[in-house]
Amino acid sequence: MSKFKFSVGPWNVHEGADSYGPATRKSISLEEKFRRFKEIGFDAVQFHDDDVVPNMNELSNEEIIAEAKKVKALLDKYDLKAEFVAPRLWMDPHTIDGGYMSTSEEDREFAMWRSYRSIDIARALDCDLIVLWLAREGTLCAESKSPVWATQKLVEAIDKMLDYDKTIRVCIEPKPNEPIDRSICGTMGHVMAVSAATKDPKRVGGNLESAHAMLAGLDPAHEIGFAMAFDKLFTVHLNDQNGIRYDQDKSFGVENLRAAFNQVKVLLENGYGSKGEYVGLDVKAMRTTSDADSYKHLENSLKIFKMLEEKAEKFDYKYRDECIKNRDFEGLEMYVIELLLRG
Ligand code: XUL
Ligand code: MN
Repeated sequence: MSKFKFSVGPWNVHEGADSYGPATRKSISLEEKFRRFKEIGFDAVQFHDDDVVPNMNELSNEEIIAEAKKVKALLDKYDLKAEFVAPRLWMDPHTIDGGYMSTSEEDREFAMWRSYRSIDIARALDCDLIVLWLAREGTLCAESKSPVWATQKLVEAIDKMLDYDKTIRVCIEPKPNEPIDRSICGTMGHVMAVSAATKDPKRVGGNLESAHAMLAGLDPAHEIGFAMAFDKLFTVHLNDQNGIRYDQDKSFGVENLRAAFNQVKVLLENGYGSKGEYVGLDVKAMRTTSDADSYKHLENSLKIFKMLEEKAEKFDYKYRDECIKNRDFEGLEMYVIELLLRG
């Protein structure tokens, strides 16, 4: 029995289109996704603002809240919670050059409008967490934007969200690049610095995605630990990644088993989940996956996480201490490999 509660986003069950080719699977309705999420063992759903209210740009503030309440009723029907809402600031013509740090004032205002509406939607879904994946907040052309100005704009935007709702929490999901060339807030270290510069640092934390950490050349377990040391790991996006290339969002643990084990171990050792945090997945099915297997990557990721949790529960801390005393790190390393391979 796992100690954790799990969450997932509707975008994790998708049609298989990528930058180079069209869809390979049929679309599935939000309600059907909820039904299967519950069946598979998820406790909560993560949303982009327009996953909840698809045509939100054409609606009034009141209409947006009314639409969001319908989705809340659907969540209730399947006994699921909403974990967070993330403004999707990368698809709209207003966000071609980013949102909060766009070079256009009108576009920056649009980004704030979407952020305030995301907070309204979160409230309608009975959740208090906003995730900012800062997709286009950086530069394609290095000289086009001052990194000083851009960083200050991000802090200002978060302060405005904290003012708009006095109890909402804001959580940055750092990523070093893609779709932009250079990100402004690329690692958990950046997130902690931005958090400290806001007007209420306790309400500003991070969402560590395994693949994003690897793209920055960092160890996801250490990024998780760094945020936890400041009590600022508000959620995680577990997945996997084959080296430093495009963002792959592979099933958790399928490429880097020991790194995955250490992510589970650091979460377990430090009581992640004791304040209601979810273990979130952000995994994509392969393009070759059939309609019938649309959820297999989610089932596999959960299964791998739970198997690694069992391994982490068995971890022999006495033996570790002995190895540390004798400086026998060869022995400790072999112990970990045997634990993973033999049980
Ligand atoms: C992009 C990414 C997003 C965010 C949610 O790399 O990870 O799916 O997690 O917007
Ligand atoms: Mn993610």
